[in-house]
Amino acid sequence: MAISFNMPPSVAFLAGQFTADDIIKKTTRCGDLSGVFHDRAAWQTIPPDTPVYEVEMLSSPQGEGELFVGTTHLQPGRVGDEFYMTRGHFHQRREQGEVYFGLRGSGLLLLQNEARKPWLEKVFPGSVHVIPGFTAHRLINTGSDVLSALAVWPSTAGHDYAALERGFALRVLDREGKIFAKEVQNG
Ligand code: PAN
Ligand code: ZN
Repeated sequence: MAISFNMPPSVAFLAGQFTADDIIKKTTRCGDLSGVFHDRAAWQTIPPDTPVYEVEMLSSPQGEGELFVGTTHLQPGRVGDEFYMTRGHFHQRREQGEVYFGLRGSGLLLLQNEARKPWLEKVFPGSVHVIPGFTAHRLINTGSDVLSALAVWPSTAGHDYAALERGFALRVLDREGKIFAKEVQNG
């Protein structure tokens, strides 16, 4: 039998870009993030078509035991005094975790359990983040370059955004050039 040496997809670790036959891309723009940033007036001054983050994903089989692989590229920027961030979510299948790997840029991973207890991990090239089940997660770009992070998660996890309608219990703000994390009651 002739054994072939198959070429798998690849990722350029410094930039997080995939090379593969089939890549799915989704851009989230400022206008899509209504209610996410605390300063609504500042959010309204930004053109709604301004890209905030792009997710590129390998096209993978879906089903129990299958895995998704995707990179998030989060632009640097702020809405008022708040750094650009992803919407953030729990997984619909709450018990399912995820692993993030920092590839470029610098930022924070905001995590929060179901009792609204938040914590932060620094994201940098080479950082590894094991996100447990039952834990909401959001990337925040506190640097001046694009923040890229590679993620691997179960294809059956699903995204539950509605459970965070009150927002996360921490906001990460730029206070005169310093990164400041502020605890909040209601998003
Ligand atoms: C990531 C996120 C990605 C975008 O792939 O989906 O960073 O963030 P939002 O989904 O919160 O907009 C992931 O955590 N997948 O499960
Ligand atoms: Zn996730």
